[in-house]
Amino acid sequence: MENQVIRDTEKFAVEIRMQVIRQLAKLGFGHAGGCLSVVDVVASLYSGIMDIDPKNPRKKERDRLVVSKGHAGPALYAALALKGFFPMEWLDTLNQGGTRLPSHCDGNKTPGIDCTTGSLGQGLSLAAGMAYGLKLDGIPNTVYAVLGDGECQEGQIWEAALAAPKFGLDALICFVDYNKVQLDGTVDEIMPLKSLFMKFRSFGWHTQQINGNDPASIFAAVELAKKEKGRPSVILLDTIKGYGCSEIAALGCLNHHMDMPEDLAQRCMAELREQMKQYGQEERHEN
Ligand SMILES: Cc1ncc(C[n+]2csc(CCOP(=O)(O)OP(=O)(O)O)c2C)c(N)n1
Repeated sequence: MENQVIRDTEKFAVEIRMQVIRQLAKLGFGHAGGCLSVVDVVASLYSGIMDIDPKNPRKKERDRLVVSKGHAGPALYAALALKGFFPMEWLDTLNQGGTRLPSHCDGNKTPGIDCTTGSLGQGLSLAAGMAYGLKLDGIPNTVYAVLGDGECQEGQIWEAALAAPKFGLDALICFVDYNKVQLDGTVDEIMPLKSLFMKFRSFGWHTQQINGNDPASIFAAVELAKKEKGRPSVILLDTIKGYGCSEIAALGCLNHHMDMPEDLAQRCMAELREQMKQYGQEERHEN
């Protein structure tokens, strides 16, 4: 992938993080850690990996994204707004009465959201069903899914993990946001997953594990996954919960759902503005 595309994606990721902080600060609280950890994969998907059209978000011949960890909605909303799916002002309405941006993804409310999620464990089945549907219709698009690692403790994930290779769903590419933390502790403390890599591989998936906070690695892994024929792919994203905002990341297991007071938001924005400087100009969408 061209260096410029990677650089633009890294910059886009910083912009998304700014808009995540903006949304949570307006509301006063939210899922900061798990939104920030998936930003780099979301930024990469919306920087050319996904075949989508902001002017026609329901086009039949399009790639689809199922963010099964639906509490990461604000990361997705930021990307969608920045890409022109809906006005930036909507970001100030997160999770308020009458909003089109509920805290968790809702495919009936928000332009560009392909699937309603929030009840963990269901997204891989939904994405597999979509990939099977596209296959039956002869539509050569890709379905992407993003799971949480804590979410992988749900049994339904493994039913889908068994079924997707059986049906040869090579149009299905699944990411796991492998940040090693869930709601109130580490995954190892609550219910160890042991080797996710070996599990998926033994179920018949093309399996990769990469630095999930690095767009260059994400682009390269998706390129490899798309070459794989006859079986689905999974990409385990080694990430840090809260990545990009050091104060939030330092909270570790306490950053799952947290208060976002104005002073913390300002310190996060200052840190993100510093990161933005290496890309040569200020962000486009300052609040
Ligand atoms: C079926 C179900 N059980 C419980 C919850 C509450 N819940 C929301 S997020 C979360 C933790 C998820 O952890 P993980 O999948 O690792 O997400 P991340 O840490 O990446 O945010 C839980 C238990 C839920 N949304 N759905």
